[in-house]
Amino acid sequence: MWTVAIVALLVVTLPSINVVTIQDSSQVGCRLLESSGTVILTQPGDFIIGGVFSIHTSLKTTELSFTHIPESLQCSGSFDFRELRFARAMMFTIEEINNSTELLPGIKLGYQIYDSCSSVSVATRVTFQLINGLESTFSLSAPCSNSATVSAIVAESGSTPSIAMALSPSFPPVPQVSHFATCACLSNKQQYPTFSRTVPSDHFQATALAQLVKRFGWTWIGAVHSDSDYGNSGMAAFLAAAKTEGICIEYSEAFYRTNPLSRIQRVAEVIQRSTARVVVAFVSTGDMIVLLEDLLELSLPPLQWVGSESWVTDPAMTQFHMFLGAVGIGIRRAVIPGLRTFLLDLSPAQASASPILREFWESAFRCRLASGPVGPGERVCNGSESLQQLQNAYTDTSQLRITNMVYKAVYAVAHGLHSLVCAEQNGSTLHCDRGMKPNPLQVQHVLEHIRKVNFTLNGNRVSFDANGDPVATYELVNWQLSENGQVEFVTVGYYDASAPEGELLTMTRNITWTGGQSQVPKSVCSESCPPGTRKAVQRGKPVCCYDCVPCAEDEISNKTDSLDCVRCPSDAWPNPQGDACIPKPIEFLSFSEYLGIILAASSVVGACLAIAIAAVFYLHKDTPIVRANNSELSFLLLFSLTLCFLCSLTFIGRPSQWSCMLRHTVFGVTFVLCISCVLGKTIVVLMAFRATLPGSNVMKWFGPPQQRLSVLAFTFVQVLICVLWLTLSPPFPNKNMKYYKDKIILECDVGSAVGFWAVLGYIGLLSLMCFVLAFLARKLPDNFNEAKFITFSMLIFCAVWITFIPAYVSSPGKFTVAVEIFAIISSSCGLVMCIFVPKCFIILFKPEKNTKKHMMGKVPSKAL
Ligand SMILES: *[C@@H]1O[C@H](CO)[C@@H](O)[C@H](O)[C@H]1NC(C)=O
Ligand SMILES: *[C@@H]1O[C@H](CO)[C@@H](O)[C@H](O)[C@H]1NC(C)=O
Ligand SMILES: *[C@@H]1O[C@H](CO)[C@@H](O)[C@H](O)[C@H]1NC(C)=O
Ligand SMILES: *[C@@H]1O[C@H](CO)[C@@H](O)[C@H](O)[C@H]1NC(C)=O
Ligand SMILES: *[C@@H]1O[C@H](CO)[C@@H](O)[C@H](O)[C@H]1NC(C)=O
Ligand SMILES: *[C@@H]1O[C@H](CO)[C@@H](O)[C@H](O)[C@H]1NC(C)=O
Ligand SMILES: CC(=O)N[C@H]1CO[C@H](CO)[C@@H](O)[C@@H]1O
Repeated sequence: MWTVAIVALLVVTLPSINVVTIQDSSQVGCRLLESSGTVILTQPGDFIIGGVFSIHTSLKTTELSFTHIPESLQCSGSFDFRELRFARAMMFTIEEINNSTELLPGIKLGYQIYDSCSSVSVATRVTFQLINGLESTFSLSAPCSNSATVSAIVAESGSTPSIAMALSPSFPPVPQVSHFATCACLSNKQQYPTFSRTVPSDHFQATALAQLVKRFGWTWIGAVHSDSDYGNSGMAAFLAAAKTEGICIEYSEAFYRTNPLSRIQRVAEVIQRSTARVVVAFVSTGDMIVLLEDLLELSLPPLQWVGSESWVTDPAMTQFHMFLGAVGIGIRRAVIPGLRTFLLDLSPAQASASPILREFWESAFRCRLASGPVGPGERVCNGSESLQQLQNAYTDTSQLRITNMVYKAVYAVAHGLHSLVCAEQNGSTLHCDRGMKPNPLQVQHVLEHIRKVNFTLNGNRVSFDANGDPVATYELVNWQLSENGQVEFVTVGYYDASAPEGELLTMTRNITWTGGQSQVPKSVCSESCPPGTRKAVQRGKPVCCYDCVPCAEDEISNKTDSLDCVRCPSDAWPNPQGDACIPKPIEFLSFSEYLGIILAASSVVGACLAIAIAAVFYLHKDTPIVRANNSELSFLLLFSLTLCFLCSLTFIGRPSQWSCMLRHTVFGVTFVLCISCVLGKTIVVLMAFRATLPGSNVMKWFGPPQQRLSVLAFTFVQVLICVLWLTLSPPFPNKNMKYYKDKIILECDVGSAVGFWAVLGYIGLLSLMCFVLAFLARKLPDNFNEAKFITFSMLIFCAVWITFIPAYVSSPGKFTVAVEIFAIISSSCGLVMCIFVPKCFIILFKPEKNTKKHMMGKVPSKAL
């Protein structure tokens, strides 16, 4: 694209460097049609360095009529004092090098400095002149002695003229070292092989800006940029860098100072309406002032400005207090000893000698130097003018940023020449070959040597990388209000692209933000998500705009702004805030809780009751009731009931290997013992009745030995079942995490469901048998009808256990265990209550009924 532009420019520029072929018989050659021209400052020397500066801001436009020879190009527009300072700094540097005994000793450097009037066509033309020399005639017979009259060129301030110069065809290629062309495009060495620079490429500035924005946590920003090479390429690089840093851009607007007012107003309104509180401006000073005028008319929310080096370090901007608190990137400031003296060391006589200095003098002091023509309303300089008292960009040496780049550029060229022409002889003395005139090949070498320089200048290292770029270091500048109410640029930190990742930015001082705050302003699309939530990007919005969604029930996020929630391990559960996993509580029925205590107490009380009844029975073992009631089975039943009560204790407490194995087996065996006793009693009652029938002697068939044997046999079956169960697949403690999400149930896994249900089923079978037999016997006449009580107790027993089964199957947990214990206790209680309590009552409180007579009285039957 640039090549096309330059070719077009050359076509426009060519008339002024037109050549006329000389049709002379003796000489075949050509001469310049037009006298050469715009060299402003020059000094002869062994080696000449060219310099091009935009001292005037524009080019006088001429109309090309194509009917007569066009006028030579002339500068117009205002006089840029800063650029003159650059030119004078170049003169100073060359003089300093000339004075030096180490660098190029014995060699005198000269210079030719031109004014390019910020114009691409002049810059191109000047390049040709620097390369080809100032001679206006060229003869084929004479040797090309003047080719490449300069060894190197220090140029230019603008990126666009620099591009044009770097593209100008020349052989040999003359190295060009720029002090201020920051366009990242110039790093392309395929296109611009001769170009180097001492100012860092905008590519680094864009990266530095993105780092700066990231550093202060601004993820939602606005961006404005100049619609020029500088702004467009800078902003493109910034946007790319911002994207990789995860910064979202709310808007990106381009404008140029010559745009219609409506366009600039629109940009200002976008800034006003936006929600981003940070605006990154990759804008040149001239454009910034245009935008500012529009912004001043609007009522703006407090904005934090982040600026590129062009405007944010321009002293001309300090009058606008609106940007107070702005932060930005600045070329590193330096001190150049002796420069100020040199700049101010200019007498009116010296000034009159050079047109450019004369113009400077006259425009700086608004007077005419005596020798010049004096127009109406003008005054003649009378000698009272003093540069010491002059306050303008030329004399202001407090912020030497670009000037230092000029200084470095000239030194780089000098070091390149030095390594080319000077060599140490006999290992000690330095000898420089001043006679070594630059010929085409050597100019090529100058380029190579300049690229290789590596030296320290006032503490700063100067070297170039493969692209001819320096190591990018910047200052971070903050606009602060000084004590006297002036805006001043305070260096608050540094950016060094050669530092390791993560240490690129170093802050050295506190920043005063917009509005004088010390708190970092916020500019985010959405507030950050606290731990316990995760980001959910809003549909159709940039990634920085999101909602905070609470984590799911079993998930946590333990840092702010997390993208995902993580699931807790299976034995842990999120805390109420959702930012940490806490171990799930382990649940079991313990002795230390009320339920456990109550159940344990009731089982002990039940056991005591059974023992007490046994005691009562024993003390009254000779009374008819006790004797009638098959005392052996009764005592066995009471014993087994005691065990039944006590076995519920194994269900309370932390389940362990042993307690799990004990629980169901002890329960199963004692209950079978218990039921078989009851069964024995029932059978005895039935037998007794049968025995009353004439001619039968069944009682003999079911005497105490048979009773004992049957109880033993029934119990043995259960013991067998239990042994099988324990050997094949014993119960074991198990952490059940499936059932409840937020707690672990420590339970006894039955191991084998068959074993469990076999134990229960056997109990059920026996109790059913017992119930049926007792039911059959309930109507039997007996003064103290045991069968009725047994029926009743079995009814309670079965009812309790049938209700227990659904509770057991439905949900595990400590309440199931509690229900199981309750079932054990209540069924045991049922037996105690129904079978023994009435008898005890009679024994203790109605002893008058406890007589054989009374027992026999009502119903004549054979009591046992
Ligand atoms: C160079 O040396 C001359 C004479 O010694 C001195 O006047 C001048 O200031 C020096 N220039 C620089 C730039 O050091
Ligand atoms: C020179 O001119 C200025 C401005 O007119 C005046 O203030 C000053 O006094 C004059 N100085 C001399 C020495 O005449
Ligand atoms: C360098 O050394 C050589 C001999 O090794 C001698 O001939 C020559 O004169 C020396 N040159 C200088 C400048 O000392
Ligand atoms: C320049 O020299 C210094 C030390 O002499 C070295 O550390 C640095 O790497 C060199 N830089 C380049 C670009 O060669
Ligand atoms: C920055 O401010 C803090 C308090 O806000 C202060 O403690 C600290 O010393 C300051 N640092 C500098 C470099 O001024
Ligand atoms: C967050 O959780 C992860 C894994 O669970 C852990 O490695 C990390 O240290 C936690 N971070 C904080 C800040 O707690
Ligand atoms: C102004 C100045 O100091 N010029 C010197 C430049 O270098 C030559 C040669 O070294 C000296 O002779 C000049 O005096």
